[in-house]
Amino acid sequence: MKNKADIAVAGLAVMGENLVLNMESKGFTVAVYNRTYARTEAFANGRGKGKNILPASTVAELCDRLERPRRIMLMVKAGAPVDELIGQLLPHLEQGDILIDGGNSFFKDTMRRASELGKKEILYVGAGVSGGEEGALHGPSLMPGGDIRAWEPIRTIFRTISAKAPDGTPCCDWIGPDGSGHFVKMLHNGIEYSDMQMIAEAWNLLRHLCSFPPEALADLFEAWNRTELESYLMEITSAILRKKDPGTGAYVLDLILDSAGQKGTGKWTAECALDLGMPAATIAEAVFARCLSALREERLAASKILPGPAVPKAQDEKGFAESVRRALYAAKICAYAQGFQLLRAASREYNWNLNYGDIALMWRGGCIIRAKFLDDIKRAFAANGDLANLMFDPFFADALAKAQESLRKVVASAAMSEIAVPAFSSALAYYDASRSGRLPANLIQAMRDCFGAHTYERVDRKRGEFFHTDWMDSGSVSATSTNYNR
Ligand code: NBP
Repeated sequence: MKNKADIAVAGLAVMGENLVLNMESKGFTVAVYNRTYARTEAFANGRGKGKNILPASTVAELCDRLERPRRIMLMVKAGAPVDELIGQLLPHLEQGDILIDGGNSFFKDTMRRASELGKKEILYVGAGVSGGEEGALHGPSLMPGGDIRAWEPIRTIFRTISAKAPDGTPCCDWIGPDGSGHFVKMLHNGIEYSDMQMIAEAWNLLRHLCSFPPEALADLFEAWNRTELESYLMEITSAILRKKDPGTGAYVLDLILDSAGQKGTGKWTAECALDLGMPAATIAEAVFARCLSALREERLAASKILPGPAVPKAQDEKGFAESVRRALYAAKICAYAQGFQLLRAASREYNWNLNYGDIALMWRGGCIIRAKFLDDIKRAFAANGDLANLMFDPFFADALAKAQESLRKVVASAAMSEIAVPAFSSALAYYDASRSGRLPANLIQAMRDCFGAHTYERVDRKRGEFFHTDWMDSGSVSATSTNYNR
């Protein structure tokens, strides 16, 4: 065994442990540290026994066990623990050493840390890691961003341990400066929220409006997984639909409480969309849908008070199922269009100069939203690197032209059958509003000007000229001195 390690991992909970085993299995020697030493010992004497793993009981010992420049990956709980651990490591680091935060840190925290550590010539990397514990062990999608000088020294380790796309390409590439790696990981999770919500809505429509038995529904999702919808989430959905509880013989799904949890990355994505003024409504709806699901007691009470229509079964069940499949595809395109629109806005806001096609490729393996569909997104951005909206790409425009009618029919059926489809509905609203040459925002501007003298622009004058009207003939002609239109 080498007496100096290639890389260190600090934080040996499920993700850290599995990443260490992944690195070690690919031929790297790994130094390990955990705040609670008992965990380090348990790992070294358990899953890590007999492997090229060097346990350290203190951060000083950890730093001493590394080749120069040091490469240290933090796999601890996001937030204050990351700052605490950095503070403890700093006295033992030298200029040119590399700190990589592989946790789910908020990208603005990463920007702050990158800036502070950059002043000390410590090369800081915020690396999104996706794929959960299985991914960490067998190959995650890795999204590193930060100080570009760190990329060369970590590239081989990262690309070796990462997942590989079906064509063999590592699902890991350099994303961009400061917090961009963590932003991209956050966006991945936001898209994951909308993907999951839309699949759940499709299943809900089919089970309420059709009479397919559970096995037939599982078969249907399995068949859909051989179409444009092919993805990891579709694959696990058909497996979930088939699973029976050994104790009761019931389908496990029917035993699960309909109250969804969340850890916050979807909420962050929606907040970023609001901050940047981007209409990622379907992603936000997916977050709100989880919030509403968690209000279970209120829902149960309301179900006894608020009326809805009787639920008619679909006339042509096979035809309806095909409409739902197409609607799911159309809604998915809209949600991804929103995600990439948000990414583009962030790239511009923070001067990250992101390569959107390469990012799509990084999500083809290892991560939760891995899907065949991402190849089409790569092609769209390869054809036009500055594509304003994925829906404008000829392939996706054509796909939407073919599927939008199904999305309309399915949303209408849902509305007439008391089935809430917030993600489908918001995707359709996004599609229609995005292609509308004249929205009712002129009335909003008029109201704003009427009650707050906020001014408005006119269609018959050049942009940038602002007007005010005395709407109530009050004699007031002055506009507010602050322009709230920009
Ligand atoms: P957790 O997020 O559960 O964090 C537990 C680890 O953080 C333990 O090693 C713990 O040490 C350490 N820690 C804490 Br808590 N406070 C600390 C402090 N002040 N100083 C030093 N260490 C501290 O672990 P995880 O589920 O393995 O996830 C690790 C990171 O990866 C997180 O940011 C997570 O969001 C992210 N992530 C998780 C997944 C997943 O599927 N779980 C997927 C992708 C990314 P202790 O043993 O002494 O308490």
